[in-house]
Amino acid sequence: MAASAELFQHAQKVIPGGVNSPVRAFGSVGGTPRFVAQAKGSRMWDSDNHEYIDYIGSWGPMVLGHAHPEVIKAVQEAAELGLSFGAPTSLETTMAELICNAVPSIEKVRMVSSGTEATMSAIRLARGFTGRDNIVKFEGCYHGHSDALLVKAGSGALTLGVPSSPGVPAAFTQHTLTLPFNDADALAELFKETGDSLACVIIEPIAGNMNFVEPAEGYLQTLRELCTEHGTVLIFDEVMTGFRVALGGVQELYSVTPDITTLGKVIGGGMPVGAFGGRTDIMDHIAPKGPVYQAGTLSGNPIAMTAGIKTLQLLNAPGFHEELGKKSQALLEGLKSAADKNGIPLACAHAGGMFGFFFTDAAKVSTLDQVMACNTTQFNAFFHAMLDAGIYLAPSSFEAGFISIAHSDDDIAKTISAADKAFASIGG
Ligand code: HOZ
Repeated sequence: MAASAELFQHAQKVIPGGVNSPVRAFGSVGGTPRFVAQAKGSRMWDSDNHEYIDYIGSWGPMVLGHAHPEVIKAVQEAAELGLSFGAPTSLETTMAELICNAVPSIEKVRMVSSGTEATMSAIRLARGFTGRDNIVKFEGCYHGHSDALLVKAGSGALTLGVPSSPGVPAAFTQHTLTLPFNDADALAELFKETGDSLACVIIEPIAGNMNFVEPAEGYLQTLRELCTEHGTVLIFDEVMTGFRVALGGVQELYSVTPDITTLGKVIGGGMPVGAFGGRTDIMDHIAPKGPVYQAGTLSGNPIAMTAGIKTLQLLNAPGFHEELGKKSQALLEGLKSAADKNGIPLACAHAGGMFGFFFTDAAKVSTLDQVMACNTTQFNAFFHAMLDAGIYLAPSSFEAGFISIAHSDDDIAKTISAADKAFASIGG
């Protein structure tokens, strides 16, 4: 038996489903998840020593490629000084300055240990700041697994078909209102009815947990205007897109300024990190400066800060995101022409180092309904043909793809050539 299969079997005896995060179990595509032994640059090796060109990049953080030598060296040196202090360090201020400089809407920032914590805390802050209870989220957007946000959620919740999870008491979600993503009329209608009761709207400004869905033209601007008009806090969840689609995230690309931004993934350089930050007058409501409570023993952990700081310093290099964007563009153009050649309808989208592709006749996918209507049978067959050819894509048609600065022209050419064969094998 192959090592991954054996390891998966063993894991299932002691870990629910054999994994510590559901999408990793290959539930929607079938087959055996690859147990990873090692990764370097654009490549990853499983426990059977199969080599893959990796387009997950730990679901976003590895924007420099895996095990970047400067990040590893910095982490090794930091580890020598101690792993955790539960007391402030200057590293946290350095990290905060790097974030505030790159994302102008963030005037102050609080570090936490995961994206889930970041969004959960941002919601509490928005409620504490406004004195209102109701919040709005969008169908298919995923903001981690806290109770109030696990309603019509994307990512693994969509993959498993439980977008609203059992175990979340109805009372905990009675203040969570949901809207379809990219429907400006529904948005205007809700604000008209109940705008003054809304503490906040939280949105993935590019949705990365129902594949990769960009906002319709003017949608984020409309959202900004409505929130301003009604005194509602606008939260951009840039846990996935932050420092990846552009240095300043989606808000830089679309020139829309949120009140609070949540971050994660890239800012930890591969270590467990999240953050939420925004306007000073809002952020100063957080304890100990203000009354809204939020805390964490491992928040601002020195090793995590070191990995994140080094990563952010390296991606501040001039032209970094332009180069990353060119790589995505070359990859997606190649995939699209290989699909066209083989008579497979495919729609593609990308921004900076993040991308999506859809098995659909539609020229562009903008809504969750369109995502749900895509051909998952073709996706699953394509996924496995690519995996067999050494190309590691997200094991679900509801997830985005990630490319790093370490992906070479040769990696991209190999991926396109494998896709050509995969499209041919799944038939038009
Ligand atoms: N929820 C993540 C994708 N959007 C997957 C996380 C993981 O399995 O590591």
